[in-house]
Amino acid sequence: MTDLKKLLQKCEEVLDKNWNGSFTIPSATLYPHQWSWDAAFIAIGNSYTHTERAIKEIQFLFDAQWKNGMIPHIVFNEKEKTYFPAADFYEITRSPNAPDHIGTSGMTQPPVHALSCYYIHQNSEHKLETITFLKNILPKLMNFHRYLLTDRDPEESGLVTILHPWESKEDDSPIWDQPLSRISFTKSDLPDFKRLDIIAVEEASETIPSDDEYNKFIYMIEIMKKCNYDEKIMYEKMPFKIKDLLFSSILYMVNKYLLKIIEILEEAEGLGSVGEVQNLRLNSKDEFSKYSKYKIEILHWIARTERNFYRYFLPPYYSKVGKSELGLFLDYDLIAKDWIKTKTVSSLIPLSTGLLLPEEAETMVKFLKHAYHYGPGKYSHEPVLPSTGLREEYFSSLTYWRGPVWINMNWFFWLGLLEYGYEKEAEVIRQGVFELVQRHGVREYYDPYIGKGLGGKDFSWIAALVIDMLHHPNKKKN
Ligand code: 2M8
Repeated sequence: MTDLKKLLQKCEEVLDKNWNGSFTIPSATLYPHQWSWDAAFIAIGNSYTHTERAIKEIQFLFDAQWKNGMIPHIVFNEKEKTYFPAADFYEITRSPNAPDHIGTSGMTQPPVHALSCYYIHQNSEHKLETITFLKNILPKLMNFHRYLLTDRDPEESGLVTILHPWESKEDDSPIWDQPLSRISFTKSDLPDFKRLDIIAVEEASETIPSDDEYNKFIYMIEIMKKCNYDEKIMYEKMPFKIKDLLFSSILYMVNKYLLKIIEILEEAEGLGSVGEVQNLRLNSKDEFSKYSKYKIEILHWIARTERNFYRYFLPPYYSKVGKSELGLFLDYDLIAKDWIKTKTVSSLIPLSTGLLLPEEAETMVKFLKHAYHYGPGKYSHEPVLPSTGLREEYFSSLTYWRGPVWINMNWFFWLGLLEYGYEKEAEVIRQGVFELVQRHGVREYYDPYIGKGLGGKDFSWIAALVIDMLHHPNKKKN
């Protein structure tokens, strides 16, 4: 049985240890900079006890926003030299959109941030501070989502196109094997470089992406650079162009949190007469009209996604979700003009969007229990989800996103199960996460057979999401 108090304390210590005064590193040595979706998860973990720190985390990231609205997936700390590719490798000065005060990467990651900003407000007693924060961050959140639904969605599908596996966050997932197999280059196309992930983590040779994959990752950054990060030119030239299921699911979910933030700001006027926000003139008349314009824009985005989600992500030959082993949602390869028929944990993520019909959710949950050997005492060490099906030929229990357990994917599932009222199943996953982290440490990912911790140690987003799960009302049941 997990000692929840000890677990909470351990996770809070990890976030304290990794906080550097401006942002929280994911993990020392391996990831010494700020990563975008890590920062969003970390802000959720800090939202319960460190409002100030959570706000600073998001502000530091959004201060590095590109002029076209993009939030880069890495904001670099120039003093840190243990991570490759570093700021100078990306050469972002090639783009007029890049910030000129700080080094960043030239690609993006999913927009979890509006959900984090909502949690910062909801979990804080300092409403004056959090409402002022929401008021200032809202236009930047809108610019990021608008960038994703314009530059990265010229088809106006309401779904996001990614141009590099690192934008998917599941870098070496078997989903990308097929699209990557089409990419060829010569040695002269590659700059000289030395991988640092090999030395930064224990047993790296067995757990990190292969050299072949890594060379393709680097080659594709070279193409982005040659395009000077021009979105239109990259959209034509990139050899990797995927309508990404996980990315689009998160954007759809989080657009609804943008609406919640606007609701808070519109009601904030009411707060002007009570407590610490006495006589605060929060919103002028044109601010109210700006919020109404934002709301209309967001509702259009949501409607577009709802119109196209099944069209792009559920192949027509699967009449109903979960009807067959492969009746799952799949990423869509825009270059091959076909679905990528690989079964990974991403296929189950739409449960978290709330888009599924109840009977589809039911099928998904049933599928969930079998396809992943879900449940205590079966193949998987704890009742948590591995990143790919354990019986797939591309499954590997040690390699990064090709089989190991990632806590953030289980966190999304847990939210989806709760959304559809599967409290029992949600609690099994929640307890499974606690057991795994309690027994095997706060690690980047875990071996699904024996639970062994892998990758980076004292990993911030794992600590943050466990803190969130520990604060969930269900905890009273323990
Ligand atoms: C990993 O990101 C890759 C490293 O392969 C990178 O961008 O360098 C992914 O797991 C990604 O999802 C995560 O944001 C990052 C930091 O934790 O590490």
